[in-house]
Amino acid sequence: QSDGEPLPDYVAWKDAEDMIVHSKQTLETKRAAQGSELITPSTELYIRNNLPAPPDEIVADRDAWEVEIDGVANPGKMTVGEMKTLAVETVVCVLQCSGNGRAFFDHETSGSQWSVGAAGNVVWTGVPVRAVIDAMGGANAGAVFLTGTGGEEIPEGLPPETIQVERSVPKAAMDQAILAWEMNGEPLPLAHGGPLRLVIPGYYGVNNVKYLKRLAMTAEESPNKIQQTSYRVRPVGVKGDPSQPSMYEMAVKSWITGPLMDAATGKVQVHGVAMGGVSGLDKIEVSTDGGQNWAEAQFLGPDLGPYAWRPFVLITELSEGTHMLASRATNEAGVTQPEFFPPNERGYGNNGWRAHAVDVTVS
Ligand code: MSS
Repeated sequence: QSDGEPLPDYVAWKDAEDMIVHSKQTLETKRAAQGSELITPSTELYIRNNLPAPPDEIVADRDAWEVEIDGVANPGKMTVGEMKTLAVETVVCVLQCSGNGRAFFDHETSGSQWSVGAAGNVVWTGVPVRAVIDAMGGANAGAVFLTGTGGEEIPEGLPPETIQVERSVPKAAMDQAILAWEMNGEPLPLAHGGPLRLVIPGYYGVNNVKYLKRLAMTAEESPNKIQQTSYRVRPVGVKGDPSQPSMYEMAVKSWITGPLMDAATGKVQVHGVAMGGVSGLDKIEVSTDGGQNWAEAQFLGPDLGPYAWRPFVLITELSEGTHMLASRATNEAGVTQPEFFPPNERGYGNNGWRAHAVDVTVS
């Protein structure tokens, strides 16, 4: 990880001050930048690419972008322009990498050492997946998964299954899934999947396939590595296999975004963000003594739905010394963020409140 490094060319339009550049393919939003933001500006949103992003030309004529629709009564191609005539919907949801929080595990993990910044709250506009499937005559009998394929060029000589980004999610996720052409009120930037991206609200980042070139109702999960053995939660030291849980639905989670290092004695605003996973938020609590005592904090701004995050604040008094500030969210399903999340081979899914706490020195 290198702080203050120049941004890679394809995301040179982002705000360098707010980003941590892990590599050309992985950029994280700084914790302080998340602050109490209701929506993450695209200039701050993290980037995670498994393969180099496609060339700019694919967004030259956005409406002409074609998607192959398969596993339906009348398979065929549909352009973004045609999709725009079917139906349109807006959804706000958290986009979060499966490995967000990986850096907080005690064991060694391979993969980007994300802390809290491989996540953002984004406004997506596009066509409901259901409308597209209906327009093609409906899903084939026996379809169990919704499978999306990314439009990256596969490097020559490599079998596509080993590297192509293709993910399958249970077809029930279709209820909330959309094919998005707009992000935060602007044409979807190429770096975030333009011209068209599959968005599965409530599901981890990897399922939100960028530059979508094929959408299929399938009886089986994708045979690709990214589905079969990657993004599988298993104990440390164990290899990935299809019997292990896939990184699908996100869990209830929150973290402090300020103050992060020091504060002056007296009244202070403690800020953070909280998400319910696949259900809305019920409450958010903050501790200033490492989890011995908790006080209910206040959500800030409107509730943008079950898949969105909510900023929160607690005004409290801090005495001189070092304080461990922690937050703990509870969702409407009654699930509370745990103190610890079990270590696992790839460091996925960390939502333990203790690992996400910050030590602040008050003087
Ligand atoms: N898609 C595609 N096509 N490619 C790639 O690489 N990645 C994933 C998703 N999608 C990809 C896709 C991941 S893995 C993530 S997180 C996300 O995406 C991110 O996003 P942005 O926009 O932020 O970059 Mo982990 O779970």
